[in-house]
Amino acid sequence: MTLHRTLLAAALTALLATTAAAQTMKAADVHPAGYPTVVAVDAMGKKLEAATQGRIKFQMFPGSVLGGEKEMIEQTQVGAIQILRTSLGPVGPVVPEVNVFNMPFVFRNVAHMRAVIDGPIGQELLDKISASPARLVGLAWMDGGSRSLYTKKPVRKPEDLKGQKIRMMGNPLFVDTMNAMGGNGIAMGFGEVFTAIQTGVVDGAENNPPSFFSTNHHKAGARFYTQTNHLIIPEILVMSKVAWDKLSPADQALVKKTAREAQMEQRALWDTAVGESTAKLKADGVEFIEMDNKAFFDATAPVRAKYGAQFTELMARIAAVK
Ligand code: GTR
Repeated sequence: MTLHRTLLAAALTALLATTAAAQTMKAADVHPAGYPTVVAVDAMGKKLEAATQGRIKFQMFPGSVLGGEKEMIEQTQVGAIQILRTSLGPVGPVVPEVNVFNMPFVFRNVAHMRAVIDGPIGQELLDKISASPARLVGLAWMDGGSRSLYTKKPVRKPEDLKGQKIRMMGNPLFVDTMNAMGGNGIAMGFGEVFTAIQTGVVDGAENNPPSFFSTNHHKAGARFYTQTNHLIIPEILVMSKVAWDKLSPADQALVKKTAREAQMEQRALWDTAVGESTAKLKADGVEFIEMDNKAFFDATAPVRAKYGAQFTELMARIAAVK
């Protein structure tokens, strides 16, 4: 009897141990299969499965099947999604410290942004996310290139935006940015923008070339792409704190390592995607309006002053990165 009990207890403990160690990770992205972020995170999942002999199972849910970014962030916070690739834009409302990267013209260009996210400031921000009460763990950065304005009517200067409703990501900082640039910023989920442009609910939006092209917003009527380059927002790979806490230290290290590899893999895919989508947009008849964006830089100074007041020192350090 005693022996039975002991055996039973041992079997039960072993069973519980395997159950606790086995994990299925649901990864989510608003972008469709084949998009650089999805390809890189998929590859990360394969590495995790291989390195743990299938103890960690990875399942990718691309194309917003689990909701828009705001909803997916919430699901990640509660542990319903384990790994999320999102723009940093909608993370701002839950972790206000990241808004330093969300400010208009905070980076000089994409190379500057990469130098910052690859260095100590990038790591500090990931750590701030992990230490915040948001229940998210910052794993790695991804590249979201540079965002410019696309509209139905050509825009060359802030005055041309007067009265135009422009879709922005869900973060008051972006609505303020568009208002300062001369238009009317309207916060809206990524998935609603096509119909909004088509039906005239908005007159345009803003994004990088791969997202502009993959969403077909030019086919909804936005034919002019004004090279404002007003937002260079890094994207981020986060893990749910709920899932993170269930991992052994060794698995946590493995997740961090593969996430960092995904960061570099995505970057290479990204550069190709920018070139290809730019060429395809042009071939589809989108007019790229090249102009001096200084007027937009100057117009957004009050936004940097308002939101940057709490980040003065950090912004000086960002500016000093070569
Ligand atoms: C894309 C970004 C997405 C999403 C989208 C948007 O460039 O990769 O994560 O934020 O923009 O505008 O909502």
